[in-house]
Amino acid sequence: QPVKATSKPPNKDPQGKEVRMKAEDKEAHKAAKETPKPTIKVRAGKDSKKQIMAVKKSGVHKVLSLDATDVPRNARAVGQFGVAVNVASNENSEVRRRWDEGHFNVYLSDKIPLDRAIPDTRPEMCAQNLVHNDLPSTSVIFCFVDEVWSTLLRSVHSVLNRSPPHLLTEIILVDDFSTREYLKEKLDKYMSQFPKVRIIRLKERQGLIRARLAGAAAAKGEVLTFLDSHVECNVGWLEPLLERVYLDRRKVPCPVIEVISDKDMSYMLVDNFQRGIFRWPLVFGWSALPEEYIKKNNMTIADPIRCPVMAGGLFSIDKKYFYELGAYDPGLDVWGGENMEISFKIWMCGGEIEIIPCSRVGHIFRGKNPYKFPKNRQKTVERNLARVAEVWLDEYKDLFYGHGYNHLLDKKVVDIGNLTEQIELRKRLNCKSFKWYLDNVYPDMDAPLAKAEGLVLNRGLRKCLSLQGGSLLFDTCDLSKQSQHFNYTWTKQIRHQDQCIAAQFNDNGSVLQPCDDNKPELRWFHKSSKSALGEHLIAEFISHHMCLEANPKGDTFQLNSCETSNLFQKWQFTHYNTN
Ligand code: LR7
Ligand code: MN
Repeated sequence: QPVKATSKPPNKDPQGKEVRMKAEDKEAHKAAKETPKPTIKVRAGKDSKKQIMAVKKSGVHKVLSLDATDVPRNARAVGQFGVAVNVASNENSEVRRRWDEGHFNVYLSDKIPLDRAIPDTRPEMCAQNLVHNDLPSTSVIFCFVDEVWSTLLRSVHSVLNRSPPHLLTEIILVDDFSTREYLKEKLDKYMSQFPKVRIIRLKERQGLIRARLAGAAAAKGEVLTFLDSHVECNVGWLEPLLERVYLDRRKVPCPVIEVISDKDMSYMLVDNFQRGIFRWPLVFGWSALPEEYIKKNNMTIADPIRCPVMAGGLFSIDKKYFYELGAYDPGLDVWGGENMEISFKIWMCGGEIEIIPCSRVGHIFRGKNPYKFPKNRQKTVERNLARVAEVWLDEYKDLFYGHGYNHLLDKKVVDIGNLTEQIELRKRLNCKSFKWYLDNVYPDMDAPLAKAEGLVLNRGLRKCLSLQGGSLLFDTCDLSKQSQHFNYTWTKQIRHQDQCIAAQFNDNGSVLQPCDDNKPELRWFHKSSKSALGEHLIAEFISHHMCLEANPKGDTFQLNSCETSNLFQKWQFTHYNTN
């Protein structure tokens, strides 16, 4: 059900936007390189006075819009300036034939220059932004498996052409055990033209998470910058990212991710004020900042945007900080979930994730992953997510399981691996709770801890469940009595503190058992709706046809075959959470 391909941010076509060319940047670039290192360097944290000091002490310059493709070699080439290309109809069969090589228009990509120009989509005011002369330099890490030749090279060229050389330590290509021939000697030979490019080849398929770890381990730069292998970095993309890390090493900046069309390869700009969020069960998505928030904070379209979670593929992080955070959980396989893991970890353990509107990178969004998953894709992703939920979500992990992943609770069926090290790490770093994260980082997220709550009315008896002296009885409904308060949890338990109603009655007739997520006999199907079986409590474990029923005398319970109209089988909670 929930595991989908990554979602595109809302986007529009920038056609007609003029491509800016900046001659003055060459001068500025010289200045940035030549300005001597400051004697006092103030690495400011949250204190804005200190930040201003830092600006004064170390010297600043306008962002270099260095772009070796400003005046493209071939202005008439296909796809030049990021315009949409419509392939002639007699070529459509070729387009279709080659589509699956990358799950985008590979045929067209191969025709577009590897160093094409794209529209400079930054907000106007970015041109005035200042960055420090002594920014840290970065290793750019691309992990890939069987990436299409032209997109891989276009990604590399966009970094080489649009990054100030003194800020680019190296480009590391991590080949995650690709099978395609052209990615071997041919790639080595091509990249040997560029002294800054290094290739690391993994001896077996590791998945993107462990591939990134391999890239990070080899990196020599002070900052790590991760990118997907089918991107185009836009003009001036790097400095605004490094500036954030410079101001505070616990800031983790992401560029705005723009859309390169998988069909016509056009470069499309995205809506302003978009931030990365998640919905249950940990599904990544985009959402505009709330209007009141923008007003209250007096935000312009060029200001950094605090992000509850990052998309995952494109960000810079101080290398030492990355390791202090324990990098990624190396138990995550192939693809998926690592963006949630690193996002929760960063926020809960003292850092911040931001989208920087003055830094923009295009990415080809594909409908499907073009490579094979060593095991089943769905199972891989859900296992990764369960690891993240178990380590980081505290009591909120029920919301994850309850939105489509209840089957993962059966530990006998799904092995999510050992989590001891991850749990230890969270303790050692003294990280805050998930509740803190929700309250402080993502307050507009709806995260009720139960599906339904309050009194549980039996419609036939017109009385409510009540837990007294260790047994379950009926009583006149009274909201003020704690003994009558129950939760219908996301994991389908009917719960009062640590006691749950079981579909398997004890010898002494007791309906109660200590709650335990692993016990199927504690799970009930319940729906408040006008549908045939609405409001019934159906024992999932025994059979979907057995319902909890109150004895009309109001003293015992039984399990009986479900009957649509039997009011003694109908149970109603005071409050239902729709999320
Ligand atoms: O086994 C693998 N080994 C790899 O090296 C699988 C993938 N990879 C490489 C792959 O070649 C690519 O360069 O890893 C990179 C990311 O894989 P994609 O492009 O198939 O991922 P995606 O763009 O569909 O997915 C997004 O979510 C992923 C979750 O694990 C990663 O975090 C991706 O980096 C991430 N991409 C982005 O954030 C770009 C914007 C997408 C959005 C929203
Ligand atoms: Mn991608």
